[in-house]
Amino acid sequence: MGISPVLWQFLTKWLTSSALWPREASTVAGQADALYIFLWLMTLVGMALVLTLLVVFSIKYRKEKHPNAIQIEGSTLLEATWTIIPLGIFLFCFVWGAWLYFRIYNPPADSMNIYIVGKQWMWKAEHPGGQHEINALHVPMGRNVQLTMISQDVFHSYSIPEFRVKREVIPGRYTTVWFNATAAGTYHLFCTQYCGTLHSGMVGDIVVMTPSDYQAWVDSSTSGMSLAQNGERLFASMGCSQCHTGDAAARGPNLAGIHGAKLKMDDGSTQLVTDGFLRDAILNPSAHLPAGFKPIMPTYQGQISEEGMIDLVEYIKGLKTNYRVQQTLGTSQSNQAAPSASGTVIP
Ligand code: HEC
Ligand SMILES: [Cu+2]
Repeated sequence: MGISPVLWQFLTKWLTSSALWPREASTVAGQADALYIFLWLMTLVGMALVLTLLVVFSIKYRKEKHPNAIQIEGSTLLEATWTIIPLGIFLFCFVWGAWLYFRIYNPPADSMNIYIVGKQWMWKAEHPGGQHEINALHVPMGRNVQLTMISQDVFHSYSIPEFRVKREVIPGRYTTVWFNATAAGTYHLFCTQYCGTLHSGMVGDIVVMTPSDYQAWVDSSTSGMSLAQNGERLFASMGCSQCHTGDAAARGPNLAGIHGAKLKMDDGSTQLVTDGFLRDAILNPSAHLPAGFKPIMPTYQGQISEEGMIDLVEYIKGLKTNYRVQQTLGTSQSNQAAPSASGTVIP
């Protein structure tokens, strides 16, 4: 009924090719749009109601019909009705919005993780396999992809309109967002937080590929070293391995298996070890004192770039057993002899 298919096609085509209604290219896009359309319809209904009553009352109570003003007392029933019905609608929107918010900002456990570093004025992406890209992000279609993001300078915001996904990228703290892209293609990436002179140039391409194309891209773009392998190198060269040897007698705690575990702290509290916790513990060790250790770890504030921090975090995340640390110890010794032979051992 109503709109003809041709007109409808024209309309949706015009809308999706304009900035008004970008394509829906992720699993949450349709859900975000549904909420948005609902809010929009509610607004229209409210507006229509108010305008209609305005016109009807102006005619019904015009001067010729009612030359003398009369006092009309209020009606409790009427007032209760127009309070309770909108309240119900607003609460409904709140619950719907909160549900969607938690869905969009809590990455599923099976997500693959990619790191994003924002800086004036570019987006750097770091894949676990060591692939780096600037102002671009290659992702596979149909997989849950989590972005762990941080800024190297000021506030930025990572926004992919076609995925209906956007998250602040701030200095000093990891933030995350996730999506599952539903259609191969190239989509816009924007910085949506004014971040200085060239803010408008802080844009890029999100390239969604079929899983096999993505695999081919991963294989062809590898730099030879994974993030964890870079981290292993840093761990040795920055002297971390001198204290974190993995022995019970070592000066620093054993880092194997701590990511995702609950750590007993010196003040009696317990802390979940996340990417963010690891980063903070390296930059500000005295504020993250585990039970049974003395605050002897030096701070590395200002000595490690955000990319270096990501490498270290990936390395520590991947430490499932002491075996790897022992390898690193071996690496740090052979490093001194021949830096080029920093053998990267894959367990
Ligand atoms: C002088 C010895 C020493 C060095 C060098 C050192 N650490 Fe530590 N580290 C410690 C001690 C002791 C603790 C526990 C007390 C604290 O947090 O201050 C610790 C805690 C940590 C923690 C928190 C985990 C936990 O169980 O509390 C991480 C992560 C960590 N170190 C990583 C590193 C990294 C990465 C480096 C190198 C960039 C490094 N450490 C260098 C001694 C050291
Ligand atoms: Cu920016």
